[in-house]
Amino acid sequence: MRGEAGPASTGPKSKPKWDGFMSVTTRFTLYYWPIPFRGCFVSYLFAYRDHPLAMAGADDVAELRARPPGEQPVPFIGPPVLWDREANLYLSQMPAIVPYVARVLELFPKTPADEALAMKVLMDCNDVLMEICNYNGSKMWTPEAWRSFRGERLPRWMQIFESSLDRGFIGTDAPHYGDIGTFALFGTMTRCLPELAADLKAHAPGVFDLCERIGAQPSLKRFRDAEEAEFGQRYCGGQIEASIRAMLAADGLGAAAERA
Ligand SMILES: N[C@@H](CCC(=O)N[C@@H](CS)C(=O)NCC(=O)O)C(=O)O
Repeated sequence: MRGEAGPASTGPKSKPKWDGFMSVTTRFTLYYWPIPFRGCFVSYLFAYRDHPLAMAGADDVAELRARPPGEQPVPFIGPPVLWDREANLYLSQMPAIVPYVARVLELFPKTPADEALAMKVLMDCNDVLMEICNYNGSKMWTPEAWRSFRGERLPRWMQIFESSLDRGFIGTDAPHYGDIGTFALFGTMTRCLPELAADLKAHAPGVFDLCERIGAQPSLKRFRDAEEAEFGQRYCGGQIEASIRAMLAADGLGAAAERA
């Protein structure tokens, strides 16, 4: 909804997570759970540009999400939701929010073709998120399904990103939201689930290096350090995160047994 009197137009009630970023005049507020998973595609754009972003508290997020669609400031199924006070706009759907923010922060590609390719990369990212969390945790991982995901689908996805890098869709001298998105996907995956770092290195060494480079950018690094200090290696949360970790632990035991 674009309009003055959104039900949440008085702003987040609970204490913002990132006090250092917050002020009463902060233009943008992000509503997301206290996990990086999809929200970091938005917050890392701000962090990369060292631009202020207020983070709503989890209770505000839950309250907004629980409302009937007609009473939500934008009708949505799940966060992230971005509030742009200046434009009087609430926006849901990560792939809609990211290019909107990227225009403001000058992380938007310059030509229509590059714009479309950046969106392609972002949608690839969103597909991988959906696959690793087994369609929003609709079912838990079984060893068979995980073996096929880690052994086939995930390597294929990593190779797709490597090929996108080779073709210049990402990794150019003018980083855009596709680059930050790639980092939000694989930089976060390998930080929170470090067992998968070797997979990325093996199947997408260039993407691994790109993530290292983007992650070393000082303001983004500061933001991530703060995120890690507060939330540790929490990834997508809930039972599905526990299921992923159980599969990784079992893979580790298998590898140890093979080495023995
Ligand atoms: N397609 C949406 C997905 C949003 C989504 O699934 N959000 C998750 C958190 S990452 C959630 O909390 N979903 C709650 C639900 O689906 O009920 C997007 O890309 O933003």
